[in-house]
Amino acid sequence: MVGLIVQAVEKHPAPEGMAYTYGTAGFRTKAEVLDSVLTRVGLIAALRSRSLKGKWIGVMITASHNPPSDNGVKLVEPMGNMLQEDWEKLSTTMANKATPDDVLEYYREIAETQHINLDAPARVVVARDTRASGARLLGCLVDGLKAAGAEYKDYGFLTTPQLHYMVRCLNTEGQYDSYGTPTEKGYYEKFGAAFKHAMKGKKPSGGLIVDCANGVGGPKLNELIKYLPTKEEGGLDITVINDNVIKPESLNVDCGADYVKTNQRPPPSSKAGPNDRCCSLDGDADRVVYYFKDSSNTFRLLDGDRIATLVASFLGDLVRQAGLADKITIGVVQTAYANGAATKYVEQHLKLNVECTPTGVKYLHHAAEKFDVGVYFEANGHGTVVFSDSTLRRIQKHVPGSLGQKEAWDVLRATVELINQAVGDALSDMLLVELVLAHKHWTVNEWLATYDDLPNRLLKVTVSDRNIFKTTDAERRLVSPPGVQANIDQEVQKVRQGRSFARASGTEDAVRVYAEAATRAEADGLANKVASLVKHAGAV
Ligand code: NG1
Ligand code: ZN
Repeated sequence: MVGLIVQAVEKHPAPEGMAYTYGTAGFRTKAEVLDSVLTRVGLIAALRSRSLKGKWIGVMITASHNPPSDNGVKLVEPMGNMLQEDWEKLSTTMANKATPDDVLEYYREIAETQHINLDAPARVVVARDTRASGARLLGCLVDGLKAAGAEYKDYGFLTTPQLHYMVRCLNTEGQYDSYGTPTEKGYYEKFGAAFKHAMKGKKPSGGLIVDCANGVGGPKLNELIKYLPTKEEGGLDITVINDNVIKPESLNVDCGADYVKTNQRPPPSSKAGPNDRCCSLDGDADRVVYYFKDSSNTFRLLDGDRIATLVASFLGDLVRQAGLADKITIGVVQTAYANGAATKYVEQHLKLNVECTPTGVKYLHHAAEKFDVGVYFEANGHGTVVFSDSTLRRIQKHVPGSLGQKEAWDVLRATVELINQAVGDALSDMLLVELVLAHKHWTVNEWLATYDDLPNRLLKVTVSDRNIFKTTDAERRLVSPPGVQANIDQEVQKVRQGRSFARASGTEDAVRVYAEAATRAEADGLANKVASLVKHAGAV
């Protein structure tokens, strides 16, 4: 093994002057400087699996919504969760080891400090999105896996959530909590059947146009459609657009969830008419946002906050109608980027608990796990619903007291099956939204009418060192640089329904400023004021 590790690391030398960090989305940067990282990630994945006595660990090669020339890699824990935080640190240190000797020494050090038996089995599953650099990076990863003596399964192209699904299935195979069959067909069958069952013959109103960002979600959605009830059977009428994966340079270009959310407009390729229901996935299909143009041709976004409120209200109704209201509590988890109107709607109208966490899915997921049913979404469309084990058992064991209760209970059980509980999954989330709209007999206009978003603005400020911006209270208040928060507070006081915060981005070299207020002019004015406070504070 020693010789093999040295050989693999020699084959993929680290470029000089690079500093890699395992951030909220794993390692992500220009694809051309990632070879050495992938080989080292192969070693880390093998160690992580061995530390868990040979449980399957996932490795996904993707850079999500980033441009086609980027790529990235992230690790997946056995139940399909994001990598544990202390292993993020180990991964970062390993990625920055330059020479084969340094890598080998650190490999042994991890084994020692983590009490890992290097003779234990190591099992790793890998998949990638459709980027041109994916095949080469896969080769670099496999060299690391082989050198570490890991058994590996390559699923080829998958969406990120599909890979998470495979990992969870492989680790629960044959157990009481078996998540499903660890094949692509198994994934489509599970979610297709759950959707059909939960729909209970309800007819969706109108069709759905799905923009797949020219990413891996395109071919996977086209496959999933084969497992859904057909249009003739009263199923969904889906039109797939931007599913060109033959031209990887078109990935995320003028399309996809990030384009739509950032530019507040549909992809130029969309031929949707007024009130046509549309949604966009991101490049690896773990984010989805809905939108439409209203009768006066105004663009209307239905983002992650909207999906969370829609789903939470539906689950609340089902739990009540099934006679489970006093046994199951539902909570909604958001970040500071959630629109204030969404938070108010959940608390005051839906009367559910809301928790706010720092940005990053791992924080939201963790907070959601504390509720019986935890609905979590980032405003940008990344999220899912998690059900605790005891809640799942309570739902299963429930004896409905009437025919009405039984109806709701049936739909609730099928809805649980429809939700990818390992991770936010754009395809599963999309089916969930379609399910709720069909059950509520709602069009996009009725969904939009549930509350009015406060006008808001998100700005990016470049400073010389973003790390001096430190926050508290789920990133809503700055503790450093000193004095800046007091100035922000003063500006917030000057506008109606004002709220604003600044935090260092975890994925870009910038500080993000968010502001919302009663009117567009006040929100923009507040955002600009706070941005200049940040700029000034960052200039020292
Ligand atoms: P940063 O760059 O830390 O703000 C961004 C998104 C997050 C999340 C991560 C990727 C915003 C404001 N931030 O994080 O929600 O999606 O990228 O994991 O959208
Ligand atoms: Zn993504």
